[in-house]
Amino acid sequence: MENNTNNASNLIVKIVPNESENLNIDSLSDRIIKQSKLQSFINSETSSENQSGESEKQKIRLLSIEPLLTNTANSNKNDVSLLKNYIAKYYDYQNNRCLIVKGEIDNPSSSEIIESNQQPLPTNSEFNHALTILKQNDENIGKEIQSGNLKTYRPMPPILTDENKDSEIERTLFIGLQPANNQSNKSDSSNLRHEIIGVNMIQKSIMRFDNRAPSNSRAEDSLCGSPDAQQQTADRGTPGSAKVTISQGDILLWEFIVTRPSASLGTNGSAIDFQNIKYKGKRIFARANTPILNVKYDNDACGPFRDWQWQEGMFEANGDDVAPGFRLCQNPAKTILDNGKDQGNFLGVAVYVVGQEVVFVSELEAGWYRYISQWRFNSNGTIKPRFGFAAVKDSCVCNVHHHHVYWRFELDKAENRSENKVIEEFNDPPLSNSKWTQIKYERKRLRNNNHKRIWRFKKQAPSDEGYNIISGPNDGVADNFGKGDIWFLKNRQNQFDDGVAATGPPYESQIDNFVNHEKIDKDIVIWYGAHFTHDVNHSDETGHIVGPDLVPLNLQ
Ligand SMILES: [Cu+2]
Repeated sequence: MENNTNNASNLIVKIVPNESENLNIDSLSDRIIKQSKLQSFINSETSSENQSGESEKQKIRLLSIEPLLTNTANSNKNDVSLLKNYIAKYYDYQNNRCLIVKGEIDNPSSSEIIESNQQPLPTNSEFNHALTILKQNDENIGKEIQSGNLKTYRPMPPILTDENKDSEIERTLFIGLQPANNQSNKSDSSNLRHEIIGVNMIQKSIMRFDNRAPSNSRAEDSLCGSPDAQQQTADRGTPGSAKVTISQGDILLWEFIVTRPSASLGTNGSAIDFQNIKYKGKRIFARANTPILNVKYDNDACGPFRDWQWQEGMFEANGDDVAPGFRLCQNPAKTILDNGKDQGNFLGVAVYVVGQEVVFVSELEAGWYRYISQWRFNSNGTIKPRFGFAAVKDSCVCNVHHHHVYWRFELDKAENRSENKVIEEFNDPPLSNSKWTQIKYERKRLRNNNHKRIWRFKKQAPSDEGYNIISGPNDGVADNFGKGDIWFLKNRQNQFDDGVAATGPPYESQIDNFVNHEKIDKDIVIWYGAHFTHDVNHSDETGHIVGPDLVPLNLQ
């Protein structure tokens, strides 16, 4: 943002597309679908109109196409990872299987195809197809939807998974139906009631439940949350990556690469993703993002659920589109936490300046949940990663539940052998002789306000450059389900996240599995957990945002 005034304290934000990561998904998917290997899996089938009358040439559907993190040969380099490989997931309805295609982006014929019974999350188009099947199977419901008496919504869980089932499941999407304008009270028509219905995509049949909802969900007359705007969301793999610089006068303060949630890496995405964060030329993080998110209800009233962090939903942002999925705004963008509205005009990451902070914000959807991924970069070097929690109308969130979010901070790698990183914990009153004690080996720790506990990472003396990690006032303390508040780990390949696909099981974060007490000195990953109790009947409006302050130490 080039400000009009000449005030030297103004922050100047420059954002340009990061072409090397902005995959052309359409042309890649065209090439994948045409390649002989994938065709051999599907060409035995006659191409015909499907039952819904939609002209589908193939009976397979692309569910996601994502770039894959390529392991760099030289792990001591801080080079930004190159995206050389992709993974594409198709659903083959004829054979009720997922076809997973892995290959090189520049060479689609190099691909390998894996048949799997995994159930990837639905796309917008698959959800709409399920809706068509539902309307055809139950004409009364179809009529009520058509006339606006019933509103459809994306429920949790979004799909049937094989938990509690002995036999193999057929791909089944869930669709929520709510009476518009609370008409359920005025009418005894069984059509106008809140219900979550399963749509079997293989048999093209519908599945109804005794309690009007699957066993780990709820469809009751009572509803909590903002009205659902039912707007389009971003499909997984929608490209968008940008290079950012933030300066003040002649001073370059911040430099990094940022990727929108829909294109973020990881089993379930990682919300707004940052690479190579530098402050005043000094590299702080090789990567920083939010790969794990889950929710647990008291007495398992619903769920638990493992969420996902790639499905961007719309929020209000007005400004210039400076890169795919990035909008630079003169005024603060407004998410559901700012205006209570699910409605918006933008999918992606909005960027704006408030005082001495540059704010990056995106709104995410997982079923009826609405999540806010926000990062604030201050001219003084402070970084504030934030996560916020809201929901649109449903029955589950009327019950007390606990959201758990886990950020991953991959520290800049020490570039030579003599330069170690030091992790320390502060306690006052101290736990041993001194208030600051070093954590030399992989460990998990909990917050403790009685000891004013904070942590820091820094280069060893004499530079002592680093950051204090100061917990936010709403970050809570982990319970059994939340597992932990902070983990200090040696960076290992295949530990980008815990590999648990939404919507579980398991549901709890599996970060503990990474703690094998290795020494941590050069290549370090910090996971930071925050835990928000959502009680719609008792919460004030201030507690919906969590996250630590990362405050610079000896960084000039
Ligand atoms: Cu909630």
